Amino acid sequence: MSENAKKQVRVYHGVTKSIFDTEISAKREPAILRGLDIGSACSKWSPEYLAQCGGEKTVKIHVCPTGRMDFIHKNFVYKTLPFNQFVERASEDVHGEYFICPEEKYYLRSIGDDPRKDISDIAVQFPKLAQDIKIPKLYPEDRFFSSVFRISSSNGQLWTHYDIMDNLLIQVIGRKRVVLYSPREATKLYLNGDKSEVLDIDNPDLSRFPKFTEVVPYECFMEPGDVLFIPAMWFHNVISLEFGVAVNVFWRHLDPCYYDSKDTYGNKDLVPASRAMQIMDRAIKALEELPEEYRDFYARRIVCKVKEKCYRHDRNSSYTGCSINGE
Ligand SMILES: O=C(O)CCC(=O)C(=O)O
Repeated sequence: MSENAKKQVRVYHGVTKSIFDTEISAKREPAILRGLDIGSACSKWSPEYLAQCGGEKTVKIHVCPTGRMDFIHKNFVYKTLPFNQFVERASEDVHGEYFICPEEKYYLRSIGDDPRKDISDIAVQFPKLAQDIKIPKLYPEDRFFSSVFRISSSNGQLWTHYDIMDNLLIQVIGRKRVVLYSPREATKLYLNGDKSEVLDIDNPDLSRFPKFTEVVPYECFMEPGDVLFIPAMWFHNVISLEFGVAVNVFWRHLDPCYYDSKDTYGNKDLVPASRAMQIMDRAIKALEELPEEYRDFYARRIVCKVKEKCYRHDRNSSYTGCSINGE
């Protein structure tokens, strides 16, 4: 997987808001919060109960012939099903009725009723089920952004990606393995937008992804009732070891002015960041006008300047000064 030893995500018991603020959120590292009161969902949400209380509301789902979903090369299709039928199929291993093949896998990431305007909020889209779950009060209420159903077939694997908001992932049914990587590993994860190209994180193709061996993975196994704190920008890869039901809650932990007001999904880069990316694209276009020798020289100078001005220069940083070679 990696030449560096795996780190275990730290587990905290009896977390209060004050402990969360001072000892957990402030550290900006993932943490498992165990033993929080998340309501009666863990004892109630059998597939039959979910189907009955969730009803026939249509949901858009990912259907994939294998467990490992690949967003970049799209090895899955989007389909719609009534929620109750979806739950029934996601909870069984082999299907009588199917779209692609009898062993196909299902994954739901719930969205708003009109995804162009509405955020995902289970209290709005699934009011009956929402009554069974208590969202831990660890953030001010006005920082709530969305609550999202994550329902997966056994062995479903969600690609490595980052989100721009703080996240409390509440595991309700089933065990799940989550592998996380620090935002500082971004240059070794072969990113395509917010997603990593490395799908098989346990046996990566090192001829394509040689730097992946240098990343330090953080790993945890979530049990029903666990809440995983995923700080904004921490990459995460999720494997549902069993039929899994979770609700994740995104929080705007920064001042609202940073967030794109048209982002109903919660994954658009912060406004100044996307402006910087656009400017960088323009800078690259301008460099492309130069003869190669000059382009290379100015590209290295720009990289140096960005590192010098924008990297965090503390003792945990891998930044070791900038030579003209830019390495
Ligand atoms: O639990 C899952 O299936 C995925 C969770 C996730 O990606 C998230 O909460 O952002």
